[in-house]
Amino acid sequence: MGARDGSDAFGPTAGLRRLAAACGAVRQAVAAQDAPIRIQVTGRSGVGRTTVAQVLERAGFRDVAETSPIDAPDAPDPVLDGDVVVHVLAVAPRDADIAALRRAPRGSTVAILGKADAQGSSWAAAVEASNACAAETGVRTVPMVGTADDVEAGAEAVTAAVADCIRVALARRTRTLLATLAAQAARGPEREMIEDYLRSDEAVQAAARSAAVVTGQASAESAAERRRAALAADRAQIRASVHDGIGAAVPQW
Ligand SMILES: Nc1nc2c(ncn2[C@@H]2O[C@H](COP(=O)(O)OP(=O)(O)OP(=O)(O)O)[C@@H](O)[C@H]2O)c(=O)[nH]1
Ligand SMILES: [Mg+2]
Repeated sequence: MGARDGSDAFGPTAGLRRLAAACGAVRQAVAAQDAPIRIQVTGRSGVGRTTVAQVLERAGFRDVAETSPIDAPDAPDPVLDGDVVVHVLAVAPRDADIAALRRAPRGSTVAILGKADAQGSSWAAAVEASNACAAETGVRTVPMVGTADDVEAGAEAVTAAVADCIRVALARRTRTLLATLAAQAARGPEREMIEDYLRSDEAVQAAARSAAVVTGQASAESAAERRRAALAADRAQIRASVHDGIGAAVPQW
């Protein structure tokens, strides 16, 4: 399989390259757009980070790096500054996982719930646990069962989720680049050249495509947020009625 980095949709295009060649002020911003997408695979020690990184590399993703473990005794947590973060969990997420996932950038982070087989639970239970993790953290979570040599289940969903994260990361980059170009045009001597580019079909289409990806991701996120809030309200109501029921059953004297 060829490299999968989403650059077909959002990589620097001919017009952008021409602009960068002609206009020194924007060269750095265009180079940032061209930089490879860095995928960090993180998680607690022994959860399966190397295994997941190998699965991603075999699927054709480039620039995949395993971080040092999170929540390791006497060691600071790794800096998660990748464009995409893949957070591996071994079935039940610990507090440190939940905290990290709650802080993680939405849309460019995915959690992988691994080792369902080793825990003796069924695939259906792993799917349910993934959904519970997603509901709790707001981060898309997919189950996977595998070893370094072989993935038994879930590899396709994992690669699809990582590809979606890359699309979101690239769309954010495009929006940053277009905003930087507009700011440069407003103050720089090469204003006309930059504005010509920003008015080009290429730039207008890139703006529309990246806005659609980022907005789509944000509205999926707010729908998930609404579901989480409804779930939390349901749970609170159940807790209150159980509490009232118990209260009512206790004789008051
Ligand atoms: N049964 C089972 N074993 C797994 C699975 N994923 C990984 N393993 C095994 O778990 C062990 C640890 O996996 P690694 O991928 O090395 O985990 P890691 O997080 O990179 O571990 P360290 O870098 O040593 O902290 C290896 O023996 C893997 O073969 C899985 O889904 N099921
Ligand atoms: Mg490892």
